[in-house]
Amino acid sequence: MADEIILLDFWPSMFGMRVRLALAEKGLKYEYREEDLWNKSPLLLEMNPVHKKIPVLIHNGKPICESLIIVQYIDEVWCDKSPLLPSDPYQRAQARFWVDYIDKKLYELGRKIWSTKRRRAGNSQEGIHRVP
Ligand SMILES: N[C@@H](CCC(=O)N[C@@H](CS)C(=O)NCC(=O)O)C(=O)O
Repeated sequence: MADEIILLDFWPSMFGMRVRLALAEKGLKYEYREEDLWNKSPLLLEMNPVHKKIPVLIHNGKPICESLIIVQYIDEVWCDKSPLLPSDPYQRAQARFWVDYIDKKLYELGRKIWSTKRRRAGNSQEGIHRVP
């Protein structure tokens, strides 16, 4: 029987993007479900009762939460397809270093964009989407 893979996500999320990239690398088909983070679905609350955040991967009915844990899970379950990290420990450490570097840069950039948007909107919620 084919695997059922559902991703609960929110399109601008870099955490969600991380999972989408891993799924794409593995060439896996999945059902994408966009969440409204200001009105979370009962499914999200049920699948991630601890943090109530996206992304959540639901694999054959079982939830996996936290983007890095999801990526590791994907790599372990579909280990026969495009490994996400090199097999050599040193090369793996190098790859992880750059992943961490890019993550930190993206996070900083995201914060700057949102704080600029907020400042321009005069700190009101009008004209901008609230940051979840
Ligand atoms: N550490 C989590 C962070 C996930 C996260 O912060 N998700 C945000 C969207 S980018 C969220 O769901 N926010 C909703 C909330 O905080 O209520 C991960 O890596 O998956």
